[in-house]
Amino acid sequence: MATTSDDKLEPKKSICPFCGVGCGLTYDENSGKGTGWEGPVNEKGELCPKGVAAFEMLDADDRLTQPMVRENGHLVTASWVEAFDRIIENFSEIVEEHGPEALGFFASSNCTNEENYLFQKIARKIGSNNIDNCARLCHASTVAAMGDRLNVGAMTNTTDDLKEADVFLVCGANPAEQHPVIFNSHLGPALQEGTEMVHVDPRENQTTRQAETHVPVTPGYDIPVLNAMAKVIIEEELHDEEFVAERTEGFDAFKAHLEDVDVTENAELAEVDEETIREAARTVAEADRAAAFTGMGMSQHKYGTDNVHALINLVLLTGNIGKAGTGVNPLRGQNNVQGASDVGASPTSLPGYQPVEDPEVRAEFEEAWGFEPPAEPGLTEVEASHAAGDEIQGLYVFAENPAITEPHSSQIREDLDEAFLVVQDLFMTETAEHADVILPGSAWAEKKGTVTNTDRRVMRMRQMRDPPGEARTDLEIIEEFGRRMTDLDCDFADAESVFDELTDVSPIYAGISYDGIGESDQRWPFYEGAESGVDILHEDEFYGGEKTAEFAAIGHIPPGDELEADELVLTTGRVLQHFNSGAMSRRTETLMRMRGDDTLEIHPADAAERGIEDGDWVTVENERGELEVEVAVTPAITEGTVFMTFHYAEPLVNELTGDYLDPVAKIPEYKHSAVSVSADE
Ligand SMILES: Nc1nc2c(c(=O)[nH]1)N[C@H]1C(S)=C(S)[C@@H](COP(=O)(O)OP(=O)(O)OC[C@H]3O[C@@H](n4cnc5c(=O)[nH]c(N)nc54)[C@H](O)[C@@H]3O)O[C@H]1N2
Ligand SMILES: Nc1nc2c(c(=O)[nH]1)N[C@H]1C(S)=C(S)[C@@H](COP(=O)(O)OP(=O)(O)OC[C@H]3O[C@@H](n4cnc5c(=O)[nH]c(N)nc54)[C@H](O)[C@@H]3O)O[C@H]1N2
Ligand code: SF4
Ligand SMILES: [Mo]
Repeated sequence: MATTSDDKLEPKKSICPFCGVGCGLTYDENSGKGTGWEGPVNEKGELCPKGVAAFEMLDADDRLTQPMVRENGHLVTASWVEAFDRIIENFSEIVEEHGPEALGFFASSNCTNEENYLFQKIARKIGSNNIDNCARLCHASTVAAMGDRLNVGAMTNTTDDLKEADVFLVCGANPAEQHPVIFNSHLGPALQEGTEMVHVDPRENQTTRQAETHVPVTPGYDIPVLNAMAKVIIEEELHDEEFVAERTEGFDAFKAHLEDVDVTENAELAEVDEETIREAARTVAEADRAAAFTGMGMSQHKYGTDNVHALINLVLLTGNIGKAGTGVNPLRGQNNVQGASDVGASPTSLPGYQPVEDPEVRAEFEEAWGFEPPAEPGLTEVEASHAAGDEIQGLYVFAENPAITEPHSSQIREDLDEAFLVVQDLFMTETAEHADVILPGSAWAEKKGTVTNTDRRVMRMRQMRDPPGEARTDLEIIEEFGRRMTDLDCDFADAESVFDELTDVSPIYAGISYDGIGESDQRWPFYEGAESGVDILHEDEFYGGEKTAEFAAIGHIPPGDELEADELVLTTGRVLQHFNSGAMSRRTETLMRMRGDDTLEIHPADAAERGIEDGDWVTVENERGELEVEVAVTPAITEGTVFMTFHYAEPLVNELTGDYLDPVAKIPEYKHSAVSVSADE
């Protein structure tokens, strides 16, 4: 690997750039690798392989070290002045001709609160609410359902109290591989001491290995399973009568709704054994404390919001909220996906989840910011991509890789070419290849700021070296953009002063400070004047002050793609050794050694029917695209379903996924596509 920075790494206590667990990570000068410090979550300094390898990406061969601009169709290096001139000239022309709403901004769940806060403020100063982040592709539906029912979309509990659960109900999440340190260090000891786990997942994976009950649901059929479980609980009078009476509303209507639910039929629909569903229901209902987890298998569906509603019903029915070892716990994705939305990188909300549509909220921001944010909610990420060349003329993509990660890739590639595209990244990514201007930013160890992890802890990242070559810190780049594009005051002394401004406008962060966090964390909601943040939400009343939460009548709606004869369901997801678009993990030799190319997991019966053997190459196709991939024949995947990751540019699974969007959360259906699989000649 080429060394692109002469700057020596100076070990400091920072946070891992990968997942939402938020492990404390620093540099070990002896091994030249990442090593854990005793952080708020990784209390013993433990890390997963990604954290250990996290320094390798810094000096990748194609690390961007100079700005680039497109000249006669080719990207050529340029000065910062030239790069910004191009952006300002084109963006200003677009605003003049089409209005500020013709600009779209993708903020970054991989970047700090300070960077995202300032980025959304500038977008709004220009006059656009078309600002979003990757939570849209991830837990948007969870946030929508939980926001609707519980008034807040974040984890209700903490990694510390979850060990008090008697049962873990894990739906569509694989924490053993996707949140390894939480799984091994926080859930693991409880599992060893007798906490039972029910795992609802079409695949047997590392998480399932520690589960007593596995419900191998067919992708897209969680509502039939969860409704059937609710029906069994009511039939067998296992629900928590006292909780239902005191803390819920709409029980009778919910019960009436379930009268039409037939457990046998639902089990057939989801293609799982009826008795397994009944057992799972009893296990959850009979537990003193059961904690529910929900992940991408639930959220990334055309009706992802409804999936989570069905899970919330079960939690209310069994009285499992508002105390240690219970709750609805979405394990969040990137190291700052929680924070990016907290600080307002959202088309519908300003910092602290304050709705843009509320005139009083806007008036408060006008007082604080000196301008009124636009009132109309903006476009979401996939909507904005598709509007390129039409409603959207200019796109600024800050640290995302949509050419790999948005659904229906062939369409997305066309979209990206339709807009004047600015990309601020670390590498020459598949998205950067489509850019008109590329801005070289700073990797995690080259910046300071805060990130907010999955259980609402705000923690500090510390800078260990300067960005290489002419690359600049992301905050400096965003400040410069703001200065050149608007008359906003973007001369912040440092990241801390941006954070201080954020705490002034966001009540849920109001009591948090750099000093207060120190080498530990502070958890939101942390209100002005309070002594600490709130750990367990909804204890005596629901967040926002309501005493009760309502049941919701949720019915099954089939997924977007209809299955033709001979077709299989393709579901997609992740593995331990890689991360999202692979932009970071594919540039990390150690991780590539641990898992090289992608494979298609297929059940032995489906393979035999198609004359396919383990290690063969197959073509996977549907009306949206096709790809070739090696197969791994395994009984671990449920019959009728195949699985691939989205970590690779080749094969690129999103060639096949559809852009059916959940009507409420606008999340795409990554977890269910109809495909045909055939052996290559
Ligand atoms: N190693 C690693 N860790 C990561 C990431 C990574 O890329 N690699 N990414 C981070 C990010 S951004 C996120 S959002 C989180 C996501 O973490 P998870 O939510 O655990 O994500 P996935 O692995 O996509 O999906 C979870 C499980 O859903 C199952 N599944 C598929 N379809 C269905 C369905 O219809 N119903 C049910 N019940 N299950 C289904 C899959 O088999 C898979 O095991 O992980 C974070 N952590
Ligand atoms: N088929 C399928 N598709 C999916 C999913 C799925 O389960 N299946 N999951 C979806 C989910 S949950 C998510 S979260 C998205 C993720 O989608 P993306 O956010 O597009 O994917 P990442 O790989 O996390 O992209 C991060 C980009 O930021 C750059 N970067 C990282 N750190 C920094 C930094 O500090 N500064 C700068 N300037 N750049 C940086 C990286 O090089 C990379 O290009 O993918 C979604 N797509
Ligand atoms: S569990 Fe997540 S935060 Fe911790 S080392 Fe692994 S990737 Fe990093
Ligand atoms: Mo995610």
